[in-house]
Amino acid sequence: MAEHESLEFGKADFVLMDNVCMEDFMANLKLRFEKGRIYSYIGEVVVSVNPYRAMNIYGRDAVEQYRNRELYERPPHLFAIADAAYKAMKRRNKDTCIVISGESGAGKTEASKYIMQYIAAITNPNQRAEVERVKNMLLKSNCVLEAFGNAKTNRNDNSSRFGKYMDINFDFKGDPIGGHISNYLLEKVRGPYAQGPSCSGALGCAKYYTTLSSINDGADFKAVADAMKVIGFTSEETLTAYKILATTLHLGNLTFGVDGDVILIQNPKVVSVIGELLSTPEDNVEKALLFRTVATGRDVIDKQHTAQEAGYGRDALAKAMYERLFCWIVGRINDVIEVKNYDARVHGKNTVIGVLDIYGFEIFQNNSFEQFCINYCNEKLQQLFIQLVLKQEQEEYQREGIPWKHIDYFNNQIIVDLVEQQHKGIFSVLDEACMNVGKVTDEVFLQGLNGKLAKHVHYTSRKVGRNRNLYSVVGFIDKNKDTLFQDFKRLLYNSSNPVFKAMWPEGKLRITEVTKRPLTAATLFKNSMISLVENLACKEPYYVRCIKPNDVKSPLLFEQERCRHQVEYLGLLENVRVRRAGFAYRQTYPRFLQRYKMISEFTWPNHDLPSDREAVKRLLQGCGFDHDVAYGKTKVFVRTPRTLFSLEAQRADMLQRIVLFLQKVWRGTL
Ligand code: AD9
Ligand code: MG
Repeated sequence: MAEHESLEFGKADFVLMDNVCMEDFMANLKLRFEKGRIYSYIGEVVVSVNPYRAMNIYGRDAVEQYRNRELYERPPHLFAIADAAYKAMKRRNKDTCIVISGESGAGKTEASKYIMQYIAAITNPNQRAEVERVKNMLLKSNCVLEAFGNAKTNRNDNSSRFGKYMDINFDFKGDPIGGHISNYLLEKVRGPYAQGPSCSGALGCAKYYTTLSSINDGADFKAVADAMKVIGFTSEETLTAYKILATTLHLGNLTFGVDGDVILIQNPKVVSVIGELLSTPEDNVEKALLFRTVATGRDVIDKQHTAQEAGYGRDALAKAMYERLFCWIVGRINDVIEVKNYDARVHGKNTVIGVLDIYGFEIFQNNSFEQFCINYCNEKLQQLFIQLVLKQEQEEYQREGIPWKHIDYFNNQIIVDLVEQQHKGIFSVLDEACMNVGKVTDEVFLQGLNGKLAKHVHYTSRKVGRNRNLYSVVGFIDKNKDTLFQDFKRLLYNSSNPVFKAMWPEGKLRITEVTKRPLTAATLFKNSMISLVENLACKEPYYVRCIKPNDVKSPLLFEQERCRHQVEYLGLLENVRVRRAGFAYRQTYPRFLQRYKMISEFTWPNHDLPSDREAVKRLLQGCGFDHDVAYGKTKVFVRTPRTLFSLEAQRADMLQRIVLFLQKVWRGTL
């Protein structure tokens, strides 16, 4: 329970609700939002509602308020959780991570920046030059990643097109010494407009165009150029990065037509521009766009595309170039920020705080492969969340010597398995369908699913589907195969610009040498999710759950239904229940006394018992709450919120009386 906050602003911690139900949850969330209290807790989880206006709560004075404090001592804030993660890392030598989730525009990236900013502000008190250099690199890398990885969408003007996980490494003094970034690719298939392969490319290019234009506005452009220089990109590399963005833009303008049996490009001028950007003869560009090389037995022939195939190829090229560029930038940044020459014998344990900024659940009218992947990712994170919250609770009880009672919760492993299980899972069935030679349609894939999964309780085919989350299989096959014709890879590898060569090493292979089928999008995504979850699972997690209050970026509007939907799929009510199933509240003995000692004659103004623990026991026995609490080694645990309310009420009552008493003393009327 947060001090310094009165009930006028609602309950700072949802665990303290009288009744755990959706209505009360929403009412509290709304009240707090309207009072400008954008952060709340569920235990140690921060719930954040995007304020859509500048809040004066992130300055130096705020940093000082939260620095080295316990979570409950100040009003809920991101800084509190950043501090908690930092303290766990520094005091207890734990690797920690902060998982930020929520839908597009909910405020994840902003949250991750404030967290980074807080960590930067509280570290390196001695201004060591090397640490300052590392900090600067970490902040600069963010600037570059945003420039290339964000774009304006209809839901967020600065939307991250990638899930991002960033580790910051610390030395034994608690100062940052390096980091590592992992990106989770989904951009190419993300977004409500990418609903089908036919239009995704052209629209996709429009997105890259906005990427380009966003870093073209003067000051930003210079900041990015500076950042790239500091990180160590050569001017040729930086220039090539812009050339790639420009190429994706021009590709979007290319159109194909047919003249009799012959396919042609309707705007050949564009091809010559692209050729120039790619440092490649124009003819080669044209050929790669119109033909593909196929090996039939010992012969190698050029097979002409249909206009549809050519359009598909063009879109795939734009997406692949953009994605490869981003991964290459991430790789280059990692080379620079990676911890080098760390000697644990000299420097002590190297600990880590990870920050995960990843797409939240998405449920639209029409849900496709991208929503399926995103939601699978969230099911996995949710599963981890529940496991870890419970585990954390259990560990604390063990540390404090309190018996642990099992808590029942919805185990959604079954849903995760439905998607990722070998042979039987949806991804496996999809990959199998994609392996088939010949014409494989989305319909065939659906039949495969129906055959294998008809009996699964969480699977329904659309014919009988009344399910909450329905996905359309249209486009699954193409999006999963995610084919980029070999000809494009060779085209880029053979560019006279060495940066392209370095980015596309596989273009070196001749057609007869290419045998391995590339992994599918689903398999790549699944593998990256599995390793992400493994990585998070061995860290102590902290959570930020972001909520978007409305779709019009208004600071005033709390759209009830919109928010309720998010609270539901973020599992926040369940979170409150899990938290309350154990103990709703816990506090160290001295702090508990500090707050409540005035309500008992045994403890006010001071106690003469042998320990604070004994004093708290005496206080609670005196109030008749002994049955509802457990006494740990350093903390007292209160099971039900009602007890806490009662303590609070008695405290308020007593404070009132003290105030009245003092007033009388001052007025001399006593
Ligand atoms: V996406 O999945 O990358 O499309 P995010 O990352 O969840 O999305 P983002 O952090 O970019 O959303 O926030 C969207 C916009 O909301 C920002 O550009 C700000 O204008 C606004 N915002 C978010 N959080 C805050 C805040 N704490 N204070 C003020 C905020 N404005
Ligand atoms: Mg973002």
